[in-house]
Amino acid sequence: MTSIADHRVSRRSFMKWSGVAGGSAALVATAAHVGMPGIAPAAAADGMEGVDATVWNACLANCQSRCPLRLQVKDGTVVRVLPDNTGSDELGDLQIRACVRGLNQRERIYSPDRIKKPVKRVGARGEGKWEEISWEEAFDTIASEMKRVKDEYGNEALWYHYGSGSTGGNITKRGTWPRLINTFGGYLGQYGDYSTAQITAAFPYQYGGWMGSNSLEDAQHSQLQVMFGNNPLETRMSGGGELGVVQRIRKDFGVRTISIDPRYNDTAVDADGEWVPIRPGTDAALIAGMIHVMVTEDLQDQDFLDTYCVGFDEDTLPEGAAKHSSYRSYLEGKGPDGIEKTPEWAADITGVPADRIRRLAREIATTKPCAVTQGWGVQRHANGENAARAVFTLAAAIGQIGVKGGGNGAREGNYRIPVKAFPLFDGEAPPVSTQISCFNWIDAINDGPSMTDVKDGVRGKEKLDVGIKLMVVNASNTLINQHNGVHVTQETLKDDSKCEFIVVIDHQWTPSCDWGDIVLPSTTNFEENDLIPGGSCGDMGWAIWGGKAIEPLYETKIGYEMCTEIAKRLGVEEEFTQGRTQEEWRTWLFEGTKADFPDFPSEEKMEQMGVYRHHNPAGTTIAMKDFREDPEANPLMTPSGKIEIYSAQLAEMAKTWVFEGVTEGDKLTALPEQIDTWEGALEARENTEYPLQCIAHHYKGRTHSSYANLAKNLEAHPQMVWINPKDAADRDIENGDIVDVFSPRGTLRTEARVTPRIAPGVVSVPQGAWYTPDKDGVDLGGNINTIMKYHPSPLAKGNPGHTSLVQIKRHSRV
Ligand SMILES: Nc1nc2c(c(=O)[nH]1)N[C@H]1C(S)=C(S)[C@@H](COP(=O)(O)OP(=O)(O)OC[C@H]3O[C@@H](n4cnc5c(=O)[nH]c(N)nc54)[C@H](O)[C@@H]3O)O[C@H]1N2
Ligand SMILES: Nc1nc2c(c(=O)[nH]1)N[C@H]1C(S)=C(S)[C@@H](COP(=O)(O)OP(=O)(O)OC[C@H]3O[C@@H](n4cnc5c(=O)[nH]c(N)nc54)[C@H](O)[C@@H]3O)O[C@H]1N2
Ligand SMILES: [Mo]
Repeated sequence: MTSIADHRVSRRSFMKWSGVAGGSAALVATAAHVGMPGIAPAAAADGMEGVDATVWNACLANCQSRCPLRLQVKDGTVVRVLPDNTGSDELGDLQIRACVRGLNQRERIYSPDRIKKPVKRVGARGEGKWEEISWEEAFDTIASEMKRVKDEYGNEALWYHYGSGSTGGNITKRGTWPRLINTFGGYLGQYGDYSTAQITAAFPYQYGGWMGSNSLEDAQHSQLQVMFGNNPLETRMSGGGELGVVQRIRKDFGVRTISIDPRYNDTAVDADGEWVPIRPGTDAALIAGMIHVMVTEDLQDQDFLDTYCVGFDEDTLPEGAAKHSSYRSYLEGKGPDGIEKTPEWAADITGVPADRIRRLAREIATTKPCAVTQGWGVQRHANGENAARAVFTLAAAIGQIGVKGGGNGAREGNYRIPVKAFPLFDGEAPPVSTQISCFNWIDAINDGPSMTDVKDGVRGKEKLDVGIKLMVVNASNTLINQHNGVHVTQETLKDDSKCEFIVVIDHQWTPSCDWGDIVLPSTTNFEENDLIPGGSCGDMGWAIWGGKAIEPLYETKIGYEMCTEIAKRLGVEEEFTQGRTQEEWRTWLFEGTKADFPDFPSEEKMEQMGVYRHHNPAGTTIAMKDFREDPEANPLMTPSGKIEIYSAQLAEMAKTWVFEGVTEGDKLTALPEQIDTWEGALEARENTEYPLQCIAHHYKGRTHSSYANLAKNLEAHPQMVWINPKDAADRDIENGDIVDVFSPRGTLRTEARVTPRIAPGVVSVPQGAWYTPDKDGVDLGGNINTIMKYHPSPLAKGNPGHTSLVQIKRHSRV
């Protein structure tokens, strides 16, 4: 029996204050490479000198920047990773230079956390006792468990877990596992994702479906950008992200940016406009206060509201709607709550002074064109659905939807090349149509058959017949690390009579691997072949050659090989592979892409050029342009064909949906009203035990938990908690102190960053740090989900990953 403890050495070594290991992060990195196979000194120059080959591939983590990389290989080892050297500094042709993550692939490929061999658990689940097994045994066990669970419970007991680690890939995306299970009859489906669950659920009611806004490149035509929790400089880093676009727009066109965010985020700093610190979860109140000012001073675009929208005014309400149920009535206090949404009312909730709300409202209503956008931090909250819709409503109130330089309040849109996707199922739809939310799988394990449509958001059926009995967790750390409430998750997984079998597939031994029954060692994408669709960067589309730079390390395998072997044992190999190798699938992808997009390069050409770019032939992306030009001919997919500020569907659902043991804020409303939720801004005032609102911004050194185990990334971007100087002083906390951040769920320990860049009363622990509890359960990794609550949001049943009340106290001063 072997212990996996050695896998955890690097995780623990980063914590200079934890006493587990001494030495700087840089030393750890050096030590980590000692004894690794074939690690050679880095090549001397940016060229072919001294290397055998330079191979194009890309960083596939889920930041959507999708940066090309050039891997220099000598004697079968990656000796250097170089960024893109094509393109230029011009908008539409930007050089897609990788960030601190993409460039650190060597440390990732040769990390001591690499899983080297298949293992199976031999103790209790989660106990950490493992035995190495052969691939044969792994494949045989997985295939026989899949058959057993299917025979005993049916396909709806199978679950392919949400995971974003290989999102940027094509064949390598999800390692082909969904195709395997679909070929075997399918699995319980999921809707939404951890990124956008609430806004995704909100879209259909207001806009009829998912929408992007105008591209950030189109903001060159704007006079003003208003960004709600939108932070491209940190979340779309690198030349492949919107970072470059935002910087160019400011430099070349001088567009002013107002950033509404509890944090003075890097985008706000760089755009050098105005930062409006707001309490988390209160955007709908700020917007109501601003629109109240507009309506009072007749600054709203009434023509737009009358022509394109439903329910702003009483006379555009749908038939059957109650009297005084319009947004205007809500503002005027004529609705059921009887409260007028004055700037003073909004100031009390949001923390933004009333005079400032007036000034902002006037500027936003009178500066045109004006681009209103939101990032996804606004909606990743308890009842983030309403906050997302409120931002759409602001865009409507100023009539800036569907015009050049305007925006519809969603996140920016983009232009992309239509690269053919590897098919995750054959035919029109996956074989199983029943779905639950990506987030409430915990309930489906604990008591699947109790889940219903109106209580838990089950789709395709009134209720589940069976719970989740077998999970495939691939390229995912959401089994533990990335899922709100690690303690609830662990409790749920511990009992292996509930979910009977879990297979985890990764290339790093993450905290989620600890909870597998079998853990399979995957290659990185640098050990296999693919055609990689580009990310999203304004109106520049691109695609990247995914070249295999080195042979699979240790005993790792590519996902396609794993799935083919299992398909063979399930008797569905032919259906799964369609007779193709991974390389033949790539040829198929090239052919399919060329059929729709004749300018696309050949495989031979692409291998040489590495990156192919194509600028939007339409100029810049203008969302909902057709609808604006002719709403009769181009209606939206809402029941009215218009923008539904009042949604009759939601009004109806509000009557039928069930919220068991109702907690504050768990409700549906026809209008995008401000909702006071559990552990929201108002509760923070009254809660003396846990008075601080804690959010969890996405951090520069890692993409979620990807790259979070690498010493260099951690050295550049150490884990910390942002705290305002006032809150710090109240607690005798100084910058650099080690502090405990705790909620009723648990405690994490990290370093305090005392900074006026966060609103008073708010703290932020960047999400994604690896969960590393000590013997008392205090998480020394600083993982936010140690303190977060498992509580699906009302409409989306999504993750409220930025909603929590906490307290902080000093642990030590170093
Ligand atoms: N460097 C890096 N880049 C990433 C990722 C990463 O982990 N690291 N993750 C990638 C992924 S998968 C995703 S989904 C995206 C995530 O992109 P987002 O969801 O947009 O990122 P967040 O940092 O969660 O939130 C954006 C901003 O919203 C603010 N915010 C939080 N709550 C509120 C609120 O109630 N109101 C307002 N107005 N603002 C609020 C936060 O302070 C933050 O600055 O980023 C992607 N890019
Ligand atoms: N509290 C809180 N929680 C959050 C968030 C928040 O804002 N607050 N953000 C949420 C968001 S937006 C998201 S998207 C999720 C992200 O959560 P996850 O989807 O779990 O993303 P990662 O943490 O990056 O984990 C991806 C894993 O994939 C592995 N991987 C990479 N490439 C491959 C490959 O080719 N094959 C295999 N088999 N494995 C591979 C990586 O090593 C890594 O362990 O987290 C969510 N969790
Ligand atoms: Mo995400």
